[in-house]
Amino acid sequence: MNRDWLKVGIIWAVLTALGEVAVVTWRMFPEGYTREYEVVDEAYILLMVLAVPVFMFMITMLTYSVIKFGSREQPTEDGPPMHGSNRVIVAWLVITSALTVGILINPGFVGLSDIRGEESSDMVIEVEGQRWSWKVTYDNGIVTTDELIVPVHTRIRFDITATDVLHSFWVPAFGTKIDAVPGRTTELYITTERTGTGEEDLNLRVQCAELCGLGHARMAMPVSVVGEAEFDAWVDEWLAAESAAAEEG
Ligand SMILES: [Cu+2]
Repeated sequence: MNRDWLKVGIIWAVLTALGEVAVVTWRMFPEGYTREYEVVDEAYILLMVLAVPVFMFMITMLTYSVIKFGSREQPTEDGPPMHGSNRVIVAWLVITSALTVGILINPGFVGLSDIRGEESSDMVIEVEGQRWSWKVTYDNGIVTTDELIVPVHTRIRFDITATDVLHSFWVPAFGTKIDAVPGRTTELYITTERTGTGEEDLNLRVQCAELCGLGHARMAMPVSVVGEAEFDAWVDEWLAAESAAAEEG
């Protein structure tokens, strides 16, 4: 029996080491553009790191038991009775409870308040979803429906609503999403950290993430995170074009 435990222990240790290396080195998800994305990403990796030993233990025990102790023929009588071990049960409960509480606190509560707790923001952008497009209104009056442009290194609050049915405001490269609800305003905070455009990176787009009808999949618009000077130039250009149009009209 002890030799079996030794073998199981060795196989488990090897599989766990391989699994942990895979989790830490293999990037499952694309690079993000916000600090919030990193918070979510780190929480995910932590959960994976904790899950690998448990998963490998179950797989090793199952496979080893089936191969070593499995009966080839139909059994003719019951196996010997088995007794639980109180020590194992207590240890199991204590360890898993401690881990659960730990995860609940950090990254749970700490991560959540990190993402949405801060009330401050450098910029407020209103977003309105309707079947099947997005309307973006900046605090300086600019309105766009074909793109969302934001400056880098800026904490932005999105005030999100919908005019008809439930939609969901999701920019994959930002790492967070929130429902767009008719008659209600939901808030989403992001802190942009690097620049990029929707043309280079498909994940930089506002994508509706709540099935809202025929055009749902196409309810998307590109997002650009640009340098602050470039953003200011875009704002000036937009406002100049608008006042020129107003003079003409
Ligand atoms: Cu939608």
